Amino acid sequence: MRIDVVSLFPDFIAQCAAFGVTGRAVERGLLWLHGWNPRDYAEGNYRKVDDRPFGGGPGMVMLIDPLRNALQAARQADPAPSRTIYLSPQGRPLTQSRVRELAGEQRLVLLCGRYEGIDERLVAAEVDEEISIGDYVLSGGELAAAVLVDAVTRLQEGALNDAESAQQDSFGDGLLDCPHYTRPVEHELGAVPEVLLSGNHAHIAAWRRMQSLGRTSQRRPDLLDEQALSKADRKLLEQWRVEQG
Ligand code: 4HQ
Repeated sequence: MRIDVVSLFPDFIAQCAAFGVTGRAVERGLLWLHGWNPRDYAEGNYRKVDDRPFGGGPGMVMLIDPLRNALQAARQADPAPSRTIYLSPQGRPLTQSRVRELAGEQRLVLLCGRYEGIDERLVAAEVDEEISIGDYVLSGGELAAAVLVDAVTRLQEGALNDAESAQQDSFGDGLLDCPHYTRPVEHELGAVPEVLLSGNHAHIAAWRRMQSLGRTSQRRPDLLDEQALSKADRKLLEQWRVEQG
């Protein structure tokens, strides 16, 4: 997958992707990241990329033309069609199901804003989709772009080792992950749940499912439609509630 990032700090995203799973994906040729700096496409001695907002108020707004020229250069660098995504709190919240869809694209172009954001006319003319990574304010779109790059990269075929399998992650089935334990079995902080040592894979799977259901209902009821659960899942959730007391 090829991802072009238009940003005043293109190195920042490259650095974010330089380690671990994403770093390995770059080495394996599964991810091709390229940064485009709108300042390189700005005119004049000062290479101005922003200006004061019409209507007054604090902060600056990114100019249309440097961004538009950088976008054009990014798109022309590869003939494959590209979706242009602007990272902003006004976008649709990013979900794992949208991540899965985007991971299937051949290429993405990510647009990162600084300051108060970018001129709305550029958003209207050039952006296919606006995405938010959450209801809080960052000082620029770069961290949000890095989040999206990470989430789609780990879903590329061959990006994860067997031990890092994406199959059992949180949200794989719309639920939160179950708790995990490793050695030692007995510790000052407590013991590992018996069932995990039983070797009974059906029991273990049922226990994990029960934990996922219970934690989701407790911590993120917004993710759980209890009416839509299977009979088996409803029983597991009931059992989890009983065990919680
Ligand atoms: N920003 N999800 C403001 C974000 C953000 C978010 C990026 C700050 C855009 C102009 N982006 N700039 N939350 O807070 O994506």
